[in-house]
Amino acid sequence: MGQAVLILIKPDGLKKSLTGNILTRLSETKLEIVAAKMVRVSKELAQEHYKHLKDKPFFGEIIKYLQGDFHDRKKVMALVYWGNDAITKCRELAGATNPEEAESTSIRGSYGRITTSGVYENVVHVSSNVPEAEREIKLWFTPDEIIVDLYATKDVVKKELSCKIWADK
Ligand code: IDP
Ligand code: MG
Repeated sequence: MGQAVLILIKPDGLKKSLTGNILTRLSETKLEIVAAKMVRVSKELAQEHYKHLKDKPFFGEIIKYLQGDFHDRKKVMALVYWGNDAITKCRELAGATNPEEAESTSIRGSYGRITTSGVYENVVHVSSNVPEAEREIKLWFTPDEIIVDLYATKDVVKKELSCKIWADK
């Protein structure tokens, strides 16, 4: 059955110019990319994303890490991959959370590191299971940003919504 999974190329992956390598590795899965964008991560978004880890001693550090504070790259690349066993396939390619324990051929094993202050800089985020993937995809993307219908949507009329448009349009 088709599954969706959220992938984030974290600020260390962008700083190390690994976007191409990571996307090439992920293309081995033959999964389909159904959404992609660059995101400037707010503290609120990072805290919501990692809320299940809020009691961990490293919580503050991973919030700063995801926001790009350690890499002067205040952005991440967010993608949704879709297809058979998407979560297992992508997590296998990513490798273990601790880059020192990750298979040396995996993305994290190849490019990750542990900082002197103990943060696992492991280049990518991959959702762990189906409910987590749904929660995360709904957190990072709106329905209009995904080119297939993954989850139920509803139509609402938004009044007096202010947004930016191109100045010459
Ligand atoms: P995952 O990214 O493999 O799903 P999680 O347990 O969800 O792992 O942890 C989220 C992120 O927090 C990890 O990707 C890693 O960057 C960081 N992290 C997790 N455990 C530790 C730890 O024990 N020390 C330092 N950083 C950690
Ligand atoms: Mg996780």
